[in-house]
Amino acid sequence: MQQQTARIKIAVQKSGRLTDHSLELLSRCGLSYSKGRDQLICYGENMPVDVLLVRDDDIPSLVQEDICDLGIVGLNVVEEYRLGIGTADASAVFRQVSLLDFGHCRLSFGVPDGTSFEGSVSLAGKRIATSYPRILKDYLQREGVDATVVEFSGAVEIAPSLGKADLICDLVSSGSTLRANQLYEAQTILESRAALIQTPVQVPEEKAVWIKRLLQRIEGVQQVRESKYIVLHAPRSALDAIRALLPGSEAPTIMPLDGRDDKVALHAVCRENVFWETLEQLKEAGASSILVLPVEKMLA
Ligand code: PRT
Ligand code: ZN
Repeated sequence: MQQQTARIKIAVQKSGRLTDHSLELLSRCGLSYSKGRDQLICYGENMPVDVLLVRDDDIPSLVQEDICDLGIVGLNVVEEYRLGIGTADASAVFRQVSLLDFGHCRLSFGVPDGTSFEGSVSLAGKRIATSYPRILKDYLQREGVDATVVEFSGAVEIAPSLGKADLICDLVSSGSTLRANQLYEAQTILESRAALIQTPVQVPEEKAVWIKRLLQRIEGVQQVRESKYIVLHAPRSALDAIRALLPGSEAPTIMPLDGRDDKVALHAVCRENVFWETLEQLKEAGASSILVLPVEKMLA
């Protein structure tokens, strides 16, 4: 029973756009799990971490009410929830919000093709369909615009053709859904991506240790995705020029080369992707034997 209370619960979307990315992130943090019979809980086998599979809209309240210690959810859902609570400060609702590198989208106005849009003036007196009424109302209030918000729980993009709204305010990623419904993206009011949120409630020490470890690993996984390990030979005289070309790298390691006083080996971790153009520039600056290797794990 003692062991039971010390387990960390992390809420993840059950079935949707964030599900695979969220579970893959946890797997890359070293978590292996078995699914419960009800398919709603994944029990961590090698860490005291269990994953609750729920609708994304339920994740903010599960975390805020300390039923789950952590949650992975879109910033759009976090913001809609936060505005419902009526607290201006996100940290008062969730202990920590860190951004993840998936689930990118934006909440934008979608306007029927052939209709002009000139910012807030074009919204005045209009009916706007959305699934994010609080974010939209907050935006309209800040802009001082008087418009009618029409709530839709899904398929917002068909509202104008049904005659239920003049324009929409919906999530967009590729934009193809807007185009398929003869709408165009006129203006973005919120940039969103998946975020990790943590309960505002103080957790017991034995849990805190594992939460800290998990957060560190999540950060490590995120950094590793773009990071590369670069190895090259360089004339000593060209070192400054070569260093300046390495994308997102901190102090590289410089090592002597056997029997060569004029040349050194340079090893560096680049926290950004290394493209062919960079390799060509490094070569032009005098580098040779250039290797770019993927980074498997990283702990800052
Ligand atoms: O069942 P549950 O409530 O858990 O899921 P859901 O249906 O509410 O959410 P889901 O799975 O659709 O999305 C989960 C999260 O993914 C969202 O809250 C966003 O944070 C993020 N996300 C990223 C998106 C999109 N991209 C996206 N494109 N959520 C929705 N869309 C919609 C968009 O509204 C449009 O209708 O996908 C459609 C296609 O978009 P285009 O522009 O690529 O055509
Ligand atoms: Zn949802």
